[in-house]
Amino acid sequence: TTLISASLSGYASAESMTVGFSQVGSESGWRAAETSVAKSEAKKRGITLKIADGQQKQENQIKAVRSFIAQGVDAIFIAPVVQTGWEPVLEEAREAKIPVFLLDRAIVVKDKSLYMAVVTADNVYEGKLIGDWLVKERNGKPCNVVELQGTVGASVAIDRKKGFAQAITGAPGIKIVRSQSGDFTRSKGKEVMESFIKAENNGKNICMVFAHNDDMAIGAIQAIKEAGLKPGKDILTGSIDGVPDIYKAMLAGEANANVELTPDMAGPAFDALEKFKKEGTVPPKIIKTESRLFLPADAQSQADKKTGMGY
Ligand code: GYE
Repeated sequence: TTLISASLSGYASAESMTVGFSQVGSESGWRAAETSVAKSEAKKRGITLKIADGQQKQENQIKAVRSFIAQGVDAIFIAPVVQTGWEPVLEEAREAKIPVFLLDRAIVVKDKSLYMAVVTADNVYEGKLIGDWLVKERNGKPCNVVELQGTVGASVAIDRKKGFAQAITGAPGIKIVRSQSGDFTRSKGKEVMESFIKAENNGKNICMVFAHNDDMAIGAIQAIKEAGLKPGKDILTGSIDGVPDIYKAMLAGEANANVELTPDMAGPAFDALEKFKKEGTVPPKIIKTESRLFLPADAQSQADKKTGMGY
């Protein structure tokens, strides 16, 4: 009966929808959680979700989107690895009248009607939260910061860098002495941190590491330990995501400040998509998720909260 009434009313029923999701890859713990939450949020709603792993390459993602268009899916979700270069494939989706939602990262396009909405946190604010924390923590004392950037060209890396830089401009003694991409992975984060340590008097010139995500911070913590220094004390840490391992590090006194970001980016996109399909409601262009700073005192309850969140 559901099928009959759905076809009579002239709308595709939400239950029968197929959504193609072009995922970035599996570079971080947060990313894995986002994928797993997307699956369960789809299942809850009876939506068929097809996921394509882009392995951190835009060309793979573009191919996946083209294949979703060819399959005639009802909507396409993209977590765009980088922020530029999306126009051609988005025009093809528009041509095929397939709505596109962006998850967790933004893109730069002149024509914003190329996508329906982007579900994302305010990433400038996230970087700023860590920077503000550091300024307060140092209380006028100087601090040489090394920065582990996310993937080159990713909106989140650009924005987190910007927010942190804004926060420390008012504190003349606090400066970024080295900054390089660790591609949002644990192994790269460790490798780049090792090179920072070597270049900065065996780490003695480094006061803090700001990592654009937790996985790179965890890699950095490992590098700090291997250099015979104490992470969280000799070298402070600040990072973004809120994966269980960072709370473990906090509980061990090895991590200092963290901004939590929900891995549920698909849920709000499914909600907006269903409303659009059923009622024709056009969602706001930016569907914003919350970001909050957590310190070691919150680590246990935060770690407990994460159980069942896809990690
Ligand atoms: O912070 C990081 C992941 O785009 C918000 O990408 C996402 C970021 C997240 O690799 O861990």
